[in-house]
Amino acid sequence: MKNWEQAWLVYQPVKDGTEKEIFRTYYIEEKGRYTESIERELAAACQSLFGITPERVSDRKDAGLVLEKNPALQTGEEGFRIRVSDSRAVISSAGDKGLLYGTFRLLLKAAAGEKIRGLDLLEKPENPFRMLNMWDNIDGTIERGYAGYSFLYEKGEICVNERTRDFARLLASAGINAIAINNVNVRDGAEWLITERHRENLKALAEVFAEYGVSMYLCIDFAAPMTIDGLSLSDPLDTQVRQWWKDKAGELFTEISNLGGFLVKADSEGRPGPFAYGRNHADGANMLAEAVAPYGGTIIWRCFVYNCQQDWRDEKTDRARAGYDNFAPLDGQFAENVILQIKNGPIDFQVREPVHPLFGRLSRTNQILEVQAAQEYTGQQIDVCYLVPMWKEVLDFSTGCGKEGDTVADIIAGKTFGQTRCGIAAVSNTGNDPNWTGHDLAGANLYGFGRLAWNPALSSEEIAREWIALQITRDPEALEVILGILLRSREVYEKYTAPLGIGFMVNPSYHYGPNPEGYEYSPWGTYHRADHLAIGVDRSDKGTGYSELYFEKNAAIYRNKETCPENLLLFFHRLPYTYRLSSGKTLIQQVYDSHFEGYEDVEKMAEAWSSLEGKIPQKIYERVKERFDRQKKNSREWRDVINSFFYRRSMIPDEKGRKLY
Ligand code: GCV
Repeated sequence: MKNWEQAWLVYQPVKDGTEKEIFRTYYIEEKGRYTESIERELAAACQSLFGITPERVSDRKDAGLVLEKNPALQTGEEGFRIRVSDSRAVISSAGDKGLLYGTFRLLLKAAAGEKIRGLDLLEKPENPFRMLNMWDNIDGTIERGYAGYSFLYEKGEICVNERTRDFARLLASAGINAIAINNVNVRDGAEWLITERHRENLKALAEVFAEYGVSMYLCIDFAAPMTIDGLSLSDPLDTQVRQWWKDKAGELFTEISNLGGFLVKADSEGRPGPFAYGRNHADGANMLAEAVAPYGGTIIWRCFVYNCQQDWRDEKTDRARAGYDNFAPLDGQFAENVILQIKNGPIDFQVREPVHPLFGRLSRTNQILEVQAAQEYTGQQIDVCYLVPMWKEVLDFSTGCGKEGDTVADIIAGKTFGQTRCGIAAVSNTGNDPNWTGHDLAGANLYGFGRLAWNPALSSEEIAREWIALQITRDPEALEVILGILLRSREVYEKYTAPLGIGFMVNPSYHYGPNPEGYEYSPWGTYHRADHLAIGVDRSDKGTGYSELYFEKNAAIYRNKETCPENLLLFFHRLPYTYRLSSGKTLIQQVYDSHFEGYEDVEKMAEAWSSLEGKIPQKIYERVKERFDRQKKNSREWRDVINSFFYRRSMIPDEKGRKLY
């Protein structure tokens, strides 16, 4: 008996489905790389959906479902075409992987209760890299994990079991095609993952992912030559170091056929990197790129590089600038098998940040957008926060870089500057909780990430509808209630946590719960500098100059407090509490109103959820209800702490006379 669930692959029985006739028999032209996975999926899905066991037939004309490779199709390796007539469905693709993705798409459509007869669909993924980053540690804990412990590691060992396969299925079914299997902070034994000690398990793990078209990446410790083999340095220009990495890459790539390459966090938050030797990040990344190049490997290098030892008294240094300042000057210097991975915003996955200014600036560098499905700063999978709307805002952002197709979505899809090694990565929100994501509704973020990575043009609503129908219910009324909750959840979370673009008012270290000055006098560079008159950081041309890192179209909007979007106002400007917003409200009143409203909205969402009792699976109902009880407490805490903080600083009462402390 499995002690985990199947998330959106639960394949809830279809009672009145006439579709099942199509699935009774299937024909696969020739055995391909993913045939076994496809057959396994068809068997499991059809059993669960329709109570039938599909039979493989050897004559095409006897089959209800036909899977065929067709090199003439313009689908590429991963795309597919699905055509369904009254009695037959044909999935075709130019590549093996397309057949796997096509099978999942057809099954999920049937599982979501969509009519599949008459379907004629041609799909190709927009982004070449659609990647998940696991922040799982080898001791079984997960950095920023909110869904239990790791299912990839236990007590220092890699685990490969039935759950691993179910995970790979989930990834492939959502269109995810790459995974970095360990925390970017490579420490406490994870440095040794690249040594022989873990080789057999690593090979077995890679093979499970390979069966589902997911290529495996390892996070490596930049100082590994020293840590593992006692070299005296890890200088990327040192011949011995370079040879060490070549040997290591040779060993790994020869033994693990499904290895994609390495993901590297260097010179960031205490991790070693090229700065120690006076080298830059191109030197570091290119050294590794050279080592993996003979095997077609890729180096993904993170741009999350900033000074986390800042003196809070220093008002000139602006952490928001760091990624740009470190990497923009290096554009064009990276090897062609290096990809820079850039967080969506310049600080760190806050509920509201502007888009990272590197997007649009790196015209000669491969790039991946990094988002965080793990809800580190967005409710820790206790509070509901559907993140797809936020990711879509980032993807839709027009950088103004002067090229046609200048949105982040265009850039990371390689359309703007013609790159092919590019795409999107998400920090995973999974763990070994039975439902994988702790909060059941957080499943929408994992599924939604994959869907959006495949097709950024899908709307947040379309994705949410699909996911609800698959994982929770196809009942139209219940579905609307859940949809309503998901679609407003991020806005609600923002209302009670992040006043006008001020982030980081959280408890230090674990990042849950309000603490307006938690990071104020710390070395982490995330200050709001509130005093009795004003709050915010002047990041305009008169301040730190951060606004000027954008192309003029956006710089002009941000540098001016009148045109700066209200939800980013205090990110870009330092303003008095009495400043009048375009609504005519004072800034302080807006803070009060939004926090009171945020809490009320949570109460309404919780009530809406209560109306679902008896209409959706009871265990999901109860688990989410328990989360809403905690979210209510949490949002009330935020409301009162933030409002009281502002009241005590400004001594300006609430116009509506509500209780402040
Ligand atoms: C993996 C933030 C998180 C860290 C994380 C880091 C990163 O600072 O709090 O836990 O480390 O981002 O993205 O590298």
